[in-house]
Amino acid sequence: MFKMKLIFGLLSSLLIVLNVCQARSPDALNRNAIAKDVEQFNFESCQIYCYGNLLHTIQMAKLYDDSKTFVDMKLIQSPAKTLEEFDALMAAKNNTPSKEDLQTFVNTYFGEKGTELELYTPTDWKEHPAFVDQITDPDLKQWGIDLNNIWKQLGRKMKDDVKNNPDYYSIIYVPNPVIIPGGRFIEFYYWDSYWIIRGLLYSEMYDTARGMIENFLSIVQRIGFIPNGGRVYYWGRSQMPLLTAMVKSYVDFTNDYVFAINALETLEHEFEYFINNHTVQAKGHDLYVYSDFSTGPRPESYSEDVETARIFETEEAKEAFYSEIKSGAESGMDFSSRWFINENGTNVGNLSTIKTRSVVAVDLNALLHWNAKIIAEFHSKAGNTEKVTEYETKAQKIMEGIQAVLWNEEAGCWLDYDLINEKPRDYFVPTNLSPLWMNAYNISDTEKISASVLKYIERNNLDQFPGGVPNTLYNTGEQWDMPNVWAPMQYILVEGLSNLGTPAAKELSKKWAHRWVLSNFKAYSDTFNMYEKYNAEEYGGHGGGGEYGVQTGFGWSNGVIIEWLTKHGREVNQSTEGGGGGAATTRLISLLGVASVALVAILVGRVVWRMW
Ligand SMILES: *[C@@H]1O[C@H](CO)[C@@H](O)[C@H](O)[C@H]1NC(C)=O
Ligand SMILES: *[C@@H]1O[C@H](CO)[C@@H](O)[C@H](O)[C@H]1NC(C)=O
Ligand SMILES: *[C@@H]1O[C@H](CO)[C@@H](O)[C@H](O)[C@H]1NC(C)=O
Ligand SMILES: *[C@@H]1O[C@H](CO)[C@@H](O)[C@H](O)[C@H]1NC(C)=O
Ligand SMILES: CC(=O)N[C@H]1CO[C@H](CO)[C@@H](O)[C@@H]1O
Repeated sequence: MFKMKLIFGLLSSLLIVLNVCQARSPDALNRNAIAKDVEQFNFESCQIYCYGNLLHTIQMAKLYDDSKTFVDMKLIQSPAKTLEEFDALMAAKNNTPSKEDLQTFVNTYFGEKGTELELYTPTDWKEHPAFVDQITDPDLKQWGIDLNNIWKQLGRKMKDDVKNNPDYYSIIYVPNPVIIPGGRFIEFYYWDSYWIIRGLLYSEMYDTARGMIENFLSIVQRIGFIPNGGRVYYWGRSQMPLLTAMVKSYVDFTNDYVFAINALETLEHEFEYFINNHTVQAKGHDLYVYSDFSTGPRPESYSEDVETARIFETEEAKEAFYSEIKSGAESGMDFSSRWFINENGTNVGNLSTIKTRSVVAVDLNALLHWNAKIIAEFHSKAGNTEKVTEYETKAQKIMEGIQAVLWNEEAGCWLDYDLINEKPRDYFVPTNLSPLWMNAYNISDTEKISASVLKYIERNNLDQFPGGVPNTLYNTGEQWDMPNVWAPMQYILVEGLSNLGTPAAKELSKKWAHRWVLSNFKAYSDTFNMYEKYNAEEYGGHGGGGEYGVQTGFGWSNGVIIEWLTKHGREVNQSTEGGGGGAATTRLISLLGVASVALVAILVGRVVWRMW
C-alpha cells in the first residue's frame, strides 16, 4: 500500500510539474485538480464512474429512472477499452449520439447492476439471541425475532471477481461480508453501519460486526478515509466519522481492547483526515464543517444536479453548487433546509440555496471531540501516556470551540453556526442535542444543561408528534425535513437525554423510546416492512419525499429497534400508547409477516440467481 502511495505521489507530482510547464489552460487546471484527488483515490474505474465525458453523456441521456442504476453497472471490458470504444462511438456519431446509440453502448459494455454481491447468510447468526428474552409483550417479542431474521436477508458478500478485477466495478472491494441497509442501497454505507453494527452486537453476531469494522479499517488503510458508501463514485465525500465509535461499541460488548489498540493507528489516521480537510475558523476557534473535495455533479444523481445547477451562470458557480450538494451528502442529511442559507441569512429556500460548507455542524464537532476522547481512552489501555495527553488536548480544544461558538445560552441548546452571516442558526434539528449523546459537554453543568435543553424541547413543541420527533420543523419536500423522522436521529435524542441522566431527561427519553418502538411496530404490523424513514405526524406512518421512493429493509431502523427492545422490552407494551388491535390478531399478523418476509426472500433469491 505504501509503495502504491509513493507511486501515485510521484505520478501526481509529475503531473503537477507538467502542468506548471504548460500554458495554464482550464484543461490543465482541471487535470491538476484531478491529479491531486487521484493521489487519495486511485481507482482505475473512477475514469468511468466518477467524472468525464462518458459519465456525463450517458447520465444526461437519462437511460434509467434512477440515476444510480447506471453507475452501479459493472464493466464488461477494461476502463481503458471502454473509454476507447466510447470515443469511437462519439466520433462516429458526430458527438451527438442518440439515446438509442447510448443504450446500445451501455448494453454492450456494461453488465447488470448488483452483480458484485451475492446473498450471504452470516455464519454467526443466532436463532434465539438473548435480547429476545428481554421482551415481555408477546407481539413485540415475535417482532424482535422477525428483525433478527431480517439480518439474514440483508447479508451480502463480494464475489471473488471483484477482488480479482476491481477495475471492472464501481464497488469498492472489502474482504468481509456486510449487512446492507436494503432497498436501492445495495452496498454498505458508512454512517448506517454504526446502527447496523450495534444491532448486530445486540444480536450476538460479533464476527459479522467485527468483519464490517475491519472492512472500514482496511478502506482507511488503502485510501486514507471512508467514502460515504462502498462505491468509487462517492470519491470526495465521507460521512459522519463513526468508525472510532464503532470500535468502541465492539469493545463495550466484547472487552476486546487488543482489537482497539491494534486499530489505533488507523483510527488516528481517519481523525487526522477529518481535521485536515474540514476545518474552518469561527470566533477564533478551529471548528469543522462537512465538505467535499471532488469535482462535478454527484455521479449517482448526475442529471438532477446538472438541472438544479442551471440557474447558476458561471462554471465556478455551478462547481461551487456541486461541492455544496456533495457536502450535504457527506453530512448524511441529503437534503434538508438545515443547509439552506438564503440572501437574508435564513433557511427559506430550495436546493439551489444549499450552503453546507458554511454551516458549522454541531454533530460533526461533537463527534470529532468524541473520536479524540475514545482514541485517548484506547491509548490509555495501551499505556501510551504521551498519546493520551495529545488526544485529550485535541478533545479539550474542540470542546472549547463547541462551548464558545455552538452552545447558545439564549436558545438553551447547541445550534449550528452560519459562517456567512456569522450568527447561530436557531432552527431545530435533532443534531442540536447531539453533544448530550457524545458527551461533548461539561459534566459539572449537567443540571443547568438539563433544565435549558428541556425548555428548548418544550418551546419547540417537540413532544407533540405521534410518530416521533421530526428532523426539522419545516416542510420543504426534502427528505430530511418535516415530517420525516429517522431512526438515527431518534437514537441521538433518546440516548442523549438518557445520558444526561436527570430524572426529567430520563423520563422523556423513555417516553420517546417507547413511542418510537410502538410506532415502528404499528407500521410493521400494517405492511410487514421496516422503513428507511418514518412520519412524525402519523403514528405508524412511513416517510416520503426527497429524490427517490421510500426504501424498505432497513438496516439502521432494525438496529435501533433491536437495541431499544433490549433496553425497554420489559416495560414497553402496546397498552401504553395508541397501540394496534388485540394481541391475538397482531400475533397472527406477525406470523404472516414472517411468512411473507420468507417468501420475498425466496423470490429475491430467484431473481438474483437469474441475473447471474
Ligand atoms: C429577503 O428579504 C426581502 C426583504 O424583506 C424579501 O423581499 C425577500 O423575499 C427575502 N428573500 C428570501 C429568499 O427570503
Ligand atoms: C429555487 O430558488 C431560486 C432562488 O431563490 C429560484 O431562482 C429557483 O427558481 C428556485 N427553484 C425551484 C425549483 O423552485
Ligand atoms: C466545567 O465547569 C466547571 C464549573 O463551571 C469548571 O470549573 C471547569 O473548568 C469546566 N471544565 C471544562 C472542561 O470546561
Ligand atoms: C403494560 O404497561 C402498563 C404500563 O406500564 C402496565 O401497567 C401493564 O402491566 C403492562 N402490560 C403487560 C402485559 O406487560
Ligand atoms: C483535499 C485535501 O485537502 N486533502 C487532505 C486531507 O487530509 C490529508 C491528511 O490527513 C492530506 O494529505 C490531504 O491533502
